Amino acid sequence: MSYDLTDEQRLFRDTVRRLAHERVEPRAAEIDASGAYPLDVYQLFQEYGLLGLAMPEAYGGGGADLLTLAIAIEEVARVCATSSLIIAAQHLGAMPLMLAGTPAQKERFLLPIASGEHMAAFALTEPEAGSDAAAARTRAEPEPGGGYSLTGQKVFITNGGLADTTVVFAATGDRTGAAAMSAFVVDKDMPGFSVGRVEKKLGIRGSQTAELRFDHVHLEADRLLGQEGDGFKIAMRTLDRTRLGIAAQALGIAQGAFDLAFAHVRGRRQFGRALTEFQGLQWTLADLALQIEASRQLLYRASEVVEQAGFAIDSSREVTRLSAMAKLQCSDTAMRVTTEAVQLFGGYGYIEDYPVARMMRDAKITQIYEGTNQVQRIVIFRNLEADA
Ligand code: COS
Repeated sequence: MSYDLTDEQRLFRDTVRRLAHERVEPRAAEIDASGAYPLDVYQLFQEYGLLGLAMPEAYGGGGADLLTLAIAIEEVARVCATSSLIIAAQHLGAMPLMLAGTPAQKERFLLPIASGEHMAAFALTEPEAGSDAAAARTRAEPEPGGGYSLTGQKVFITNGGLADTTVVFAATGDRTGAAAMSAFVVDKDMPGFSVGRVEKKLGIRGSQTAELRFDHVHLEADRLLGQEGDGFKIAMRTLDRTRLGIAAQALGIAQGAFDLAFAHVRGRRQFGRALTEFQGLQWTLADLALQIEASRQLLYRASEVVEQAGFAIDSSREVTRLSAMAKLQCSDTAMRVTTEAVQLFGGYGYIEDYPVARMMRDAKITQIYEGTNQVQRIVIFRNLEADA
């Protein structure tokens, strides 16, 4: 196994870097300031095939591997974290379908997601079920005429209220907890489905995060993914793969902030000397560069290992462990690097005229969503043993 980039991946990285620089970076400050969802960026990514990048070619996706997806997210996040989330969230919403959908379900639901015609979302979290995802109370009751009636509430849903297709996790049957959970595909315009509060956030402000409400939403039986009771495992296996996307987003934010801080320190003089001549600042920059490089190595290796594992029903311990490690390491690096970058900019770092303040705000969510970093430690600990 090698996690060196292939020539094709390098070329792809350079293409996405240029696209991000030319088309996304000029929009980044405005997206943050307005908090409006950047539909133009969604359409740009659709045009360039980034929305379905790592979805199967058979269903209109790009067929790329997880490392290539990580590179795309990283490159966009260097200039705009909100925009990078457009790609990551589309893959998050699609992943349960990729893992557990029948060919007919993939044809019907995944195909329009891969092309970008439909926006996707993943609805697991509830007010009383955040880190403890198995405590979800949303229920899908069987209906006499067949199918299910879905009732409950989800919160903090990325793309909530915008997504055409949402995978919703709900309890079915007599069991409780993880064993009860099932996964359903829900359409935006279904009677009984409504959008509640749209959150105002510290960062990633152009991404829409909303509460979703389900009041006896009728679902045909063919909207169930896998079997009843498979939902929790589908959710966990999804996160095993998509946490790499959040790691990539975090890494990109870190790299973007580092590049700006390094350029600033190089160009500024104080006390009659270039800032780069102060050893304290040299050491800070060296430490940050080290953290970024170490994070990238872990993410790229994790991406290779998770990719190689394919869509196996039970993730190996190594897959689960490495993806949690990559997410934890890259997000902590993002927070540290962006905080230091603000410091290296001094007063300029604290005003919104410079991107590093936004990057610091954006970085924080990467330590929280798709499982807090405390949850990542639980996951790492539980999967410390080597695979048999
Ligand atoms: N892949 C496949 N199956 C998995 C799995 C994985 N990565 N992780 C757990 N499972 C299985 C277990 O093997 C177990 O199956 P059996 O009952 O057949 O043995 C089942 O799922 C329940 O697992 P577990 O007992 O570990 O469940 P917990 O309730 O203890 O879950 C954590 C613990 C904290 C890991 C889980 O709730 C979690 O990841 N929470 C964070 C959720 C999250 O990321 N939310 C963000 C929302 S998306 S933005």
